Formats: sequence, C-alpha cells, structure tokens
Amino acid sequence: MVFRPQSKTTEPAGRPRRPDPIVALPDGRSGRRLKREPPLRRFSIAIRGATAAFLAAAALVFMALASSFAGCSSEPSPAAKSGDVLQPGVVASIDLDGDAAPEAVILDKAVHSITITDGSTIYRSREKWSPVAACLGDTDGNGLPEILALLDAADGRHLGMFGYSGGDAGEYRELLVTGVLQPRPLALRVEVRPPSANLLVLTEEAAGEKRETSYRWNGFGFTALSATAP
Ligand SMILES: [Ca+2]
Ligand SMILES: [Ca+2]
Repeated sequence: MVFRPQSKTTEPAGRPRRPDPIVALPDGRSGRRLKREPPLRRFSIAIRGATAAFLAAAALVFMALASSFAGCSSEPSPAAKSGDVLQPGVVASIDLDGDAAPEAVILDKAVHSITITDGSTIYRSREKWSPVAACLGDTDGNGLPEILALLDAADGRHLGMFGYSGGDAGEYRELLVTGVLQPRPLALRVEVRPPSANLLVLTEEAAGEKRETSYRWNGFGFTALSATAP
C-alpha cells in the first residue's frame, strides 16, 4: 500500500490540463500559441465589433448635426435695439411693427439683401440694392425702429430705410431710398437720444477727408445738422 499525502491545492483531481503548445518564432524564440476561437464565436465577435463601431459613428454624426443646427434654430437670437449695427449674416431680433413680437432681420451680403421675417411674412429688399452696412433705430420718431442701410447700385451709393409702413396697408417695405449721396458715405450709425428721435450719423468722405455728419428726420427725409471730424 502506498501512502499519498493529501493535496493542498484546489486543483480538481483528474486529467491534468494540457498546456498551450509552444511554437517557434521566426527569430528563434519560442512562445505560446494563441488559442484560436471557433469560427462561430469569431463571427459573433466581429458582428459585435462592427455594431459598436456603427453606433459610435452614428453618435458622432448626431452630435455634429446637433451642433450645426444649434446656431440657426435652437438658440434664440439675442434681442436687438435701436443703435445696434447689423452684423452681416447674423440674425437680429427686434420688434419692427409694435406687436410685442420680435421680427428676424438679417443683412446678407452674399445674396445682396436685407430680409425681414415676421412669422410667415418675409420681406426681401430689391435685387438692385446691394447693402453695404446697416443699423437699427427709430430715426423718424414714430415709436417703431427701422433699418437704415447704405445701398450700392449701378449709379452709386444711396441711403435706404426699411421697416413697417403701418396703417391699413401695414407691411414691410422701403420707407425711403435717397438719390446718389454726395459726399459718399463710408459708414453709418444711429445715435440714440431719448426722448427725441434718434439721429442718423454718416461717416462721409469729402475731398479726401473723413467727417461725421448728423442728420435729423424732417418729415420727408433727413436734414444735415452738423459735420465734425470723426
Ligand atoms: Ca413684431
Ligand atoms: Ca421709426
């Protein structure tokens, strides 16, 4: 009879596990052969990998789309006010017709237009006017802001007013477009002076010199008040 001491390991009794075979590597070293997965399991792993890659790509596309749309629809435009300059391509939100609901105003140099959107009503300035610069203000003192713009055309540079006409035929339209301006205005702004009507200030170029001229509404157009060096 042979005495066998009791095993102190937790290895189950029975046939010992065969070690992974050792294979020779090209450089003479040896290593363990990697265990090959059965074909069906390899296929399942491949499917899961492809699904994960697809979901990751879809998530990236969704995030990109959400980011691109955020600037044009999901984010409300900041409220604009008299005296503000319209930045090309940036929507300004301001109430032009006095119904307490803001309209969307945009100066779009790419398509040469000033566009006012009031719900389903869309006004777009005529193609003959190419807006150079624009700002907001109640220069005619009727309590409603309008859009003042420098407009280039084939014959030269004009000043235009766009806004709500009021009355029974209330609509958005050109309120005024001047003839060709001399001296040529380079820029414009509105100076807010409550409680009186806002002043229109043009930066003009005359005889090679720049100057700023203030204009006040006279009921039909603008009258120059004074000219100063900018
Ligand atoms: Ca409105
Ligand atoms: Ca006005």
